[in-house]
Amino acid sequence: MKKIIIIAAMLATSIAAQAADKEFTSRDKNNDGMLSVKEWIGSHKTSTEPEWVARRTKTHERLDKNSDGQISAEEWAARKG
Ligand SMILES: [Ca+2]
Ligand SMILES: [Ca+2]
Repeated sequence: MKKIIIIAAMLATSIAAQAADKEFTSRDKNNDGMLSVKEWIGSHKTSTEPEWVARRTKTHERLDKNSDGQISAEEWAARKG
């Protein structure tokens, strides 16, 4: 019985991981389950370049289907579809 519970827990975890994958969670710096424009642009060397910022802002707008300024896990998962 214990084994079944462990397997069920593992399955639930993998489903959650599918909704918000590694890239998503690593970008979500404040762990609120959403990617803001700032989180999407990131904080690396090129992140202050206007060209990068403009490009990333555009992608963010495209992925942000409901235009609330945040990319949700659902919007992230739907990005390929
Ligand atoms: Ca966030
Ligand atoms: Ca959104």
